[in-house]
Amino acid sequence: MQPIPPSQQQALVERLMQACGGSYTPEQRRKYFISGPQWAAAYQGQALFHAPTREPVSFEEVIRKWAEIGIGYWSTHDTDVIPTSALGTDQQWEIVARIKKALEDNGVQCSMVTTETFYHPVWAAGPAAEQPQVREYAKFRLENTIRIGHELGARYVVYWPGSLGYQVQGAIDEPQTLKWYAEAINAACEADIAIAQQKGRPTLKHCLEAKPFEPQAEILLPTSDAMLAFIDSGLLTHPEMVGLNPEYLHELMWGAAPRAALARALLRGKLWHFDVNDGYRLKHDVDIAVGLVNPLDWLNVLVLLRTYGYEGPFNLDYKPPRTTSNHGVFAVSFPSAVDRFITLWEMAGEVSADPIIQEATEALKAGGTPAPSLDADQIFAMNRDLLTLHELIAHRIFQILVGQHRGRVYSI
Ligand code: 3MF
Ligand code: MG
Ligand code: MG
Repeated sequence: MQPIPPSQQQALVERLMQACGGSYTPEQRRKYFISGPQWAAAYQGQALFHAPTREPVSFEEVIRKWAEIGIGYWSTHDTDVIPTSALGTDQQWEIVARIKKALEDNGVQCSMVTTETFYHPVWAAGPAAEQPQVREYAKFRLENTIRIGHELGARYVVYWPGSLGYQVQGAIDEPQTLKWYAEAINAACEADIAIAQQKGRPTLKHCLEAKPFEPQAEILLPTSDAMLAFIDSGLLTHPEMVGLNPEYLHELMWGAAPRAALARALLRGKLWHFDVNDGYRLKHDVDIAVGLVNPLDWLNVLVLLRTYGYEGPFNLDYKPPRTTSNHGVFAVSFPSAVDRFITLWEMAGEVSADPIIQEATEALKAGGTPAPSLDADQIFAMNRDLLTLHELIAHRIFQILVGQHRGRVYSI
């Protein structure tokens, strides 16, 4: 192949995207509760060892592109668009008015707002640091985010307390720090109740997001399970207002089975919001787009969520790789992530409706011929061959994943 000059590269990318077999239409995509974060689209590829590879992107452009692609909802940190120094000022409300207009002009809704409590130097010792002034400032930030959320029409507020932890042991008092963190969440709930009443809106759903490592060496609430225990610890004055925003990769990072972690949140009635992405066990928070690493696991996660009636948002919290250009972020990265998600969601429906899987599942629950109730050997013998169905079900799910149930055949 001849070298391809830069002026022809975007056209090549577009042509090969088409050759991938087309895509869902924006109307079809909008039927799903998929939200696109401002920070994901605007991520420039920077990190500790990485210089940025992309140009900055404005919120107007992100919202316009969401509308074009068919992503119906937009989510944001308080500081993604508003400078930290403008928070709580008239300038903030001017920017919020511009955001509102961009959303309205493009028919996109704001689903979720979240507070940045991990990036600015003020959070060096975390949002629940020993210094009372830092904690008061954290309360202001949470309350201010809630005001912005109500103004933009959001229904969810998310807290990822990234720096709630420590680098060196013994420096902080863990129980006290958790109590202080609870005070911030309590203040946020109280503020929400007052603001919602003023505005005649329902209160927001307050969702905690856990991550097991990064940016601190040790994290006080590293997993969704830890956060469930925190919600039920007695420290919260409004535990009924607080639930979870698990992130797929954050659970995988500590070695969990994401599906089991989600199941525990579902059982507790706290699975309210879900950050969807992909990555690898026991590695960094690489935030790869959904389905590019673990499509089989993702299919199974979505079977669980469909089965148990999850109705919250699917928030595309991933980072387009540094190798993707500004053009690629909107031409490839986001549309392809949305389409893989929808495909997996529809396939999850096919798994649930599959007659082979249904019959196998019913047979497993029916069990074998009854045996004397205290005779372990007999009970096992009566069920022996039924248990093979576990592996058969897994094989059938693989077939659905690769389309074998819809025409892909055994031929070479
Ligand atoms: C970090 C994250 C965060 C949270 C966000 C929303 C930057 O790993 O996942 O994204 O999702 O702060 O609360
Ligand atoms: Mg996240
Ligand atoms: Mg992540």
